[in-house]
Amino acid sequence: MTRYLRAAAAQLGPVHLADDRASVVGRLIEMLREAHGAGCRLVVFPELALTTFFPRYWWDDAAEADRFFEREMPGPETAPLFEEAKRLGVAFYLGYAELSEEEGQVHHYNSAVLVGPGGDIVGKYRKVHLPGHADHRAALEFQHLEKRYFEVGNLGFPVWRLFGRVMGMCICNDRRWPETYRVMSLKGMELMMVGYNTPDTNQYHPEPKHLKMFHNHLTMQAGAYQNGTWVVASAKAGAEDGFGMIGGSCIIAPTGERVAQALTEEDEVVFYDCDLDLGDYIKRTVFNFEAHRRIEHYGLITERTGPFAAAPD
Ligand code: ING
Repeated sequence: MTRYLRAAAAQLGPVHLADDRASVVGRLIEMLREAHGAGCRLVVFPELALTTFFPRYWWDDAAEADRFFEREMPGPETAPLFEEAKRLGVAFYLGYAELSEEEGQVHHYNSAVLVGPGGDIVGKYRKVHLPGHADHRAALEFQHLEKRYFEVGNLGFPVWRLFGRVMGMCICNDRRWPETYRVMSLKGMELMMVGYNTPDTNQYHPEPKHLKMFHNHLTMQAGAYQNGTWVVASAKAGAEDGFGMIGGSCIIAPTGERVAQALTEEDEVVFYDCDLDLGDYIKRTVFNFEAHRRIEHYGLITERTGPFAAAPD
């Protein structure tokens, strides 16, 4: 069983509306080669890695957004990435907009696939936590319409075995919710892969810009430590057609420490030799779920979606 896994976060700089998939796939392949050259066996690309972050735009006809979706994975434009990964023997996580037909119904998901070193799809995840809003808000500097263009993921929070270890995936806003880490950790997750596209300003409420990066790292470092898991996180960063997104791609140890971090808002590969046994002592002691969790007191977490005024218990 693998103990040390050299993993990379492959951060993408801006992808503009005018950028075609072939040019983006070329950039992904360049970073895959760079990571392979550094000895990495796993590469994490961002959320919606193939296109610009199109949920920032409103179209009266939502079907206008379909051009940003993949109808097959791999498809003709993404096949070169799968082929190169297979040639190099590198596994990867790729975030993309998935248009799928199930029982004659068309569905739209914000998805990610985990591809093994042999170029085969090991697993798929569909984003559960869709932030933002579904209506057009003309007053906003930019929209955030994931609730308009995507359905809530219907695959739950699966985990998969890769390199003999238990891997989990999530997408962007999922990383802000402790439930994401906990469900997968209850299934034995040892390393979580996450891609994100995070605007560098809060369009809903004025807040200091530095909080975007602070909250980005805070949530993932807490999730890593509270579940004794590694986190490999990759941003799509920089200004896409003028709309800024944070970078800060990083690799986080089960101790909660950031051990590698991107310095730019461009295409940048950061990597680290992850000791997949490091989280064991945390899972055996401070966060020994079996010894310390008291589920008889946690019922509200799955019985109640939001808080409502209730008489004090
Ligand atoms: N983006 C953002 C994210 O969760 C967001 C949306 C930003 C929500 C900041 C709340 C606060 O990083 C996506 N794509 O989920």
